[in-house]
This record gives sequence, structure tokens and C-alpha cells, in this order.
Amino acid sequence: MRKKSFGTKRIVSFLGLLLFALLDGSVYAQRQEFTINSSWQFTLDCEPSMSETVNLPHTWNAQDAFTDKGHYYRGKGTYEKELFIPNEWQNKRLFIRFEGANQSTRLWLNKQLVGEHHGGYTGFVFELSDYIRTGEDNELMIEVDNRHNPDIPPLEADFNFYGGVYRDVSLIVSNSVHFDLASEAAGNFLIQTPEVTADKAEFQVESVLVNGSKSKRGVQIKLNIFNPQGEILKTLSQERKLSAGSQNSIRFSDFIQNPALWSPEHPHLYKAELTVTDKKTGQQLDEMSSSFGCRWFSIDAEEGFFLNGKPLKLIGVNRHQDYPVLGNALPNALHRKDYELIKEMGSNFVRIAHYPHDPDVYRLCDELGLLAWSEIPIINEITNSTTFTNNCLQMQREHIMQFFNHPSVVMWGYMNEIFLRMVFNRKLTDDDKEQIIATTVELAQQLDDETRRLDPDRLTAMALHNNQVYNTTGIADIPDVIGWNLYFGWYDATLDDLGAFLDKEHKRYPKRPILITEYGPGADTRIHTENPKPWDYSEAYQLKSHQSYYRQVMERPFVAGMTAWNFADFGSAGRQDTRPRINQKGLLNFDRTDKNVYHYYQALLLETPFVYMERHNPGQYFCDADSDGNGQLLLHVFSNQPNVELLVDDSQILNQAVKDGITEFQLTLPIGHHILKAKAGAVSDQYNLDVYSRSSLNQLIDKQAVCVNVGSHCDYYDPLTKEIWVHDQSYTKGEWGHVGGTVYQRNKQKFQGTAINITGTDNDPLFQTMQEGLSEYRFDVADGSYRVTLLLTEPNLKASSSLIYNLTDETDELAADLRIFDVLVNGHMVLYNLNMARDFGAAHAVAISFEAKVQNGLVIGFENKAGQAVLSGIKVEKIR
Ligand code: GCB
Repeated sequence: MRKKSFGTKRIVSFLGLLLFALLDGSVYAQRQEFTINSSWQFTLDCEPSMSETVNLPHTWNAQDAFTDKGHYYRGKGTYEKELFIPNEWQNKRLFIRFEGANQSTRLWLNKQLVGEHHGGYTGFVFELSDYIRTGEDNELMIEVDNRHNPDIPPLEADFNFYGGVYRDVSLIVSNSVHFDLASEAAGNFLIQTPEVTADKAEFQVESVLVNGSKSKRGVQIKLNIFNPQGEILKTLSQERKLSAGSQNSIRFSDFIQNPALWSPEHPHLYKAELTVTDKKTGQQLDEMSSSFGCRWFSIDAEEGFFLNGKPLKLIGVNRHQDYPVLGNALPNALHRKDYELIKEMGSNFVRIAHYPHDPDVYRLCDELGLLAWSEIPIINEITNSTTFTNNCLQMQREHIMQFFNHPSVVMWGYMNEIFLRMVFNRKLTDDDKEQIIATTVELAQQLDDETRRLDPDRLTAMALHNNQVYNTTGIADIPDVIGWNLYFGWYDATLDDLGAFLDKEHKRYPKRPILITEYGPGADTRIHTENPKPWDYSEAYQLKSHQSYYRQVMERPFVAGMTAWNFADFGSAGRQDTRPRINQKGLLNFDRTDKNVYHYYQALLLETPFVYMERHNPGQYFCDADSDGNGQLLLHVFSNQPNVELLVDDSQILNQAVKDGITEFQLTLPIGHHILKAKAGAVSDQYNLDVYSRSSLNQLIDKQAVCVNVGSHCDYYDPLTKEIWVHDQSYTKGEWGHVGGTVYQRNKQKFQGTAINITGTDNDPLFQTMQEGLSEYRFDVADGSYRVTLLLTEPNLKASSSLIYNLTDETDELAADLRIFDVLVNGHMVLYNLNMARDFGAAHAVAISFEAKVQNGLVIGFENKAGQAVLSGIKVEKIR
């Protein structure tokens, strides 16, 4: 049932009164702006009877985008609120400012449609003045729709299009004479720095002054420039006569002598404050301010990026805007936290991907000293329609005008991998392709022209996937800068192919400045190996890949920079990696806990002394043992110091040189508990670990459960039970392991397993990898009683088509996708005709436990009836 929200009205009227009580006459004459985020009555179209009170920022997809369903609700949501408008606002102008709502928004006031906006990532302002009723409650209703709309980009992409009013909403009360609010700049005024040198920074300030009154007004407009210390540096003023109902362009230009330049090391910010005063009464009518910075930059196809005349390799990350539990509806504090982490990593550059972010993000980049590429979400494909084109152009105008003053922004992007869908769509004819190419190139040219027209002082940019279509169509010749999204060693070829690709591109297009805008594999902090392979999702492979990219990029001065994909894991409902519905290429986890590779970048990029020892499986290492029974383990230490000294249990000291931010210690440690300390100059890092021997697992069973991640070369850590599922091996006498079979590999490109969502578990990686066609699994344990748990899954999604099949002896009639097998323990049948597809469905996590009385070793036998037996994991516990 819908609840009537009494509280809202009271709070708003109280707020209004409070503002009046607090403000004296002269201040009240100016603009007031405050958020109206609290207490909205929210209803989702698909559940009209369920209404709830919510605060903004809000999305309705924070939960459903992460379920096993693999899709989330895309439709309409409505937010309602009563807003008391005091009589005192009778002669005022009222506006509502949205920082962003995804993706189409319509606003009603007192049942009258005030305005609509398309596009989920830029801000917009509607004027309410003509619809308000003073001295009473006004009904405000926002309708937001995040349904797929072929006329609004993005059409599809590898991230969630969470619906809702997911950024702040504010009310603005201004005088009838006010600086323009309701244009595409959404209340921003533009500060340009067309020519900056170390001696002098020219600036131009532009705005539009609106006289919404019915009479002529004589005004004085003043511009104050404050230096980074907050002292007034300059005051410029002009007088204007504003005719009734007019819009008047305002422009100031001047220069700053010996400017304090903005840079990542010294992000000095100036402030421009614009005021308008009534000439007759001397009353201030409106005021706006914005920070800005003085810097100049250029990009060179041979030597890369230059800031304030000095070369600067751009290194950093891409960042998406979502977070667990919150979706895209983040409080500003979490945006800040992210950007602090990006800065603490040592980045000087960030690609704000794949759409304009919260206004605070741009402020943070300015403040923290992070150069930025900012882009609009035209991704993978376009629609050939005038409305789509117009929406794209409008989005780019809003993007540029709203974030124009930020010195951090140096590149405006407008397309990402725009031919991706065309390249992979086998149904398209050559004519179709020609048409797509023609319309896409035309749109790119329009966007590029519009971007340059609005902002001639920044670079235009586009990101491409690894395909020559961007060169052959000429689209890559349109922008100033090309960003390559290159996944060598993951989607494509091998890590070492990167260099050759870059060299070839540079040779063929020697005048084209390039960056690597995306790179990096998926990684899961629960997965550990010392023998990393592509697609194993181990942190070790992630490290290896980032090391390789960094080296190859640093060897090539013509590559202007690189941004890792991605700062943190992010939600993408279509994905099925080792954490379903999440893209795991982050340097941090989705919850922003760290992966080792984040610290590797710190070692490469930070200037203050730094050392960090990689962490795995909360300190539990199952190692291969040497002939003396000591564990062998590989430890990476990241540092920016020349040497690292390693103390083991405060005594044994190893000293090694650091190269390119890293040193590898090959340690031999007795089984048991150890304290490792890494010292590098004045800094140190400490880490406690327990070393176990894999070869003595059989003895370990006496003390604790022993778990094996069958069919995988990786150890898997279950954060819930804290168990480590050690990687598999083939059986040898006196030991443990599988007998026969091969590592299951669904996709030949990938090394092991199947990257599909396994239902019924959070331990997907355990079930995704398996040994297929094994005849036995053995542990040469002491005689006694054991509890055995088998982890199993049917990896063949088509297998469910045979669910109805009832096994007969006529095996030649069996469908090819059928898998049926018996499981025997030391010769005794435990599972007869196990058919996982029939009994549990494909890709479901199945755990079957049974007791086994063991004499002369534990032998689990697998007998195929149809297809080949599979086993994903095995756990053995001693029963006392
Ligand atoms: C890309 C896309 C990005 C994806 C990424 C991936 O090239 O630009 O949106 O998320 O690849 O992880 O596949």
C-alpha cells in the first residue's frame, strides 16, 4: 500500500522556514540552492502496489543486477514528493537541478509536465517557476525510465545501466535576474584558458544573464579572480542594461601574470566568482563561482604527452561509478574514496569510463591532480536515426559545457569500440556493413566537429578495439588521439604481441598520437597459483600481464600513456566470470579491497619510499616440498627502493635488488608458522604465513579436512569456511590425486574450465574447473572412517535437453550430450547412474557427501555409462 508521506511536507516547510529565519535580507536576495534528496515516495512500474520511501541517490537495480537471472529490471520508476513553496517565493524563479538520472526523465509539477531529458549521465535543470503554487504544497513527480531505447546511447555495453535518480537533486531559488541555469550547461558558466605559459595565463569567462522580470534593469556584473591561496587577484566589472525578458551574453577576458600552474604534483586552483548587482538599489541579485586552473598541454605522435612544456607519461586507470549494494547510487564520499585510492596508487591520469560521472568526480580530479579523459557512452554500435544523432550531439554538448572548467580534463572522448557489434555480427551482408560504416563515420565526424567547436583547447579522443576496421574506414583519423583497448594475452594472442602491434601501428600512422586506454585480465583474489596461465583468473596472471604491458609501454616513448581496465571490479549483468555478474579486471575488488597488482603500481609510480609483500589465501600456503620436507614458495615484493631485505622469523636475511618495481624471492621455509618482514630503506612491511606441504596432505587429514580443487592448477580460497582447496595433481603411490582424464576445457582459447555462472554457490571457480574422464581419485590415507564430499557440476549447458532420458542398457541410443556415471568407494557403489543434468540441471553446484570405511587407501572409482565422468572438487575429513 502506498503510504502518504506526511514527514516530507513537514521537513520541507521546516527547511524553508529555517532558511528564511537564518538569512538576512541581502543574502536572501541572492540565489539559494539546496539538495532535496530526502524522503521520496518511490514506486516501480512492475510492482505498483509496493511503494517505499527512499532517499536519493537511488537506483532500483542495486540488487537485481547481481542475481543468477543475469538480467535486471529495465522500465519505469516514479518518485513523488510534496514540496511546500512559501509565499515569499512569489517573485522568485525556481529551478530543479538533476546531476544525473538514468536514462529518460520526465518531471511533473502539480500534474503539469515541466520537462523531459534523455541520457543517463549528464546533468539537467528544469525551470519550475511557471508551475508553482505559492503558500501551499506542490506535488512533484519524477518519472525515470531505463528501458532500452534505440535512440539513446549507450545501446549496449559491458556494464549495468542501473535505473533511477542516482545522483543528487537540488532546488534553486533565484531572483528574476539571474545567471542562466536551464541551458545545456546546467547552470555552469564557462572559463576558458586559451593561452597559458609560465609567465602569463589568458582567461575568458562567459555566461548568460537572464532578466526574467517584466521591466528593464540596470546592473553591474563583477568578476573576482582569487588566487590558490584564496586572495583576490583581480576584479573586473561591466555595467549592462537588461531589457525585460532578455538573455544577455556576458564575457570577460584578462590574464594572470606568473600563474601558479596546475599539475598532478601541484594541483593549484584559482577561483572565478561572478556577481550581478542592481545598479539602482545596490542589491546583489545573483552569484556563481567555479574553480579553474592554468596549464597547457600537447600530445605528440612521437614523444607522447606534454604538460606545461614537460613530457609526462600518462599512467592510471579507467573507473566505473558503481559499488556493491549501492549500484550507481553512490554518496559523494565514495567517489572521493575511489579517487583518493587512484591517487594513492600513483596515477597521474584517469579515463572516466564510459560516460560522464558525478560532478564531484571532476572536482576531485582537479583537487587531487589527476589528468582526465572524459567521454560520452556511445559504445559498440549506433542507431542510424536522426534522433539518435541528435541525442549524441546533445549529450556531448552537455558533457563539455558542464565540465568545461576543470583543468584536469584534457581529452573529450565520444566513442568506444564503435564497430564491435558489426565485426562480430555474422548475419550482416557487405551492404549492411557498408551502411553501418558510412553512418558511424559520419556521426563520429559530427561529434568531433561539435567537440572542437565547443572546446578548441582540448583534444578529441576515441577508443578502439583490436581490429583494423578502424583504420580501413578512416574513423581513426578523425580524433586527435586514439586510445587502443588491447587485451593481448586475454581476448587476443599473447602478452608479448603488444609491442609488435604498437610498433606496426606507429609505423603505419606516424602522425597519430596513441594511448592504451584498456588492458588487463580478470582476476579473483580467491585464486592463487605460482604457474599462472591466461584465463585462470589468478592474481598471478594479472600481475604477469600488467608487468608485461607496463614494460612494453615504457619501452615506447611514442605511446602517450596507459590506463588499466579497470580501477575496480564492476557490475555487468551479462558477465559470467569467476564472480558472476561482475567484470573482474579491477586492480581492486568490487568492494575496493585490494588485489596485489594495485600495490605493484604503487611501487612503480609512487615517489615516497614504498614496500609491499604480495598476499594470498590469508597467509596459508600449500607448497611443494623439497627433499628435506621444506616448503618451496615464490613471493613477490613490490618496492620503489633499489633493494629489499627479507627477514624470516627475524633471523634469516635475504637481500635482493628490485627491478621495475618488483623482486621475486624463491623461499624455502620449514612447514609451520613464519613471520616475514620486508625492509626497503626506511619502510617495511610484515606478513604472517603458515606453510603446509602438499605432499603430506594425507597426514594432514588426521588433523583437518583436506580439500582439492580438482582439474585446476590453482589453489582456491573459500572466504566463508576459510578452507583452501589445493590445486590438483595426478596420483602417485603413497600420495593423492586423480587417475586419468584431462582438464576440462569448454573453450579452446581458455586454458581450463568453463566461465559460466554456476547456480547454487558463491564458490563458482571451484565448480567451473574439473577433471573429465578420470577413472579414480585416490588418497593413500591411513585405515579408518572418512567423510568424503564430491563437488560436481554438469558443464554442458545443452545437456539439459536430455533430462527426460531414462537410462537403459542400450547405450548406443544415448544422446551425445549426455553424461551418466557411477561412483564407487573402494569397490562399493555409492552413486548409481549419476546424471547431474537430469537431477540438478546444468551448471548447478552439486555437493554429495558420504562416509567411507577405508582399508589400504581411499579409492573413489568413476565408471562411465554415458559421456565422461567429471569431478570438480573433493574434500576428505577423518571421522573420529
Ligand atoms: C572493452 C570495453 C569495456 C569492457 C572490456 C572487457 O574493450 O571497452 O567496456 O568492459 O573490454 O572487460 O571486456
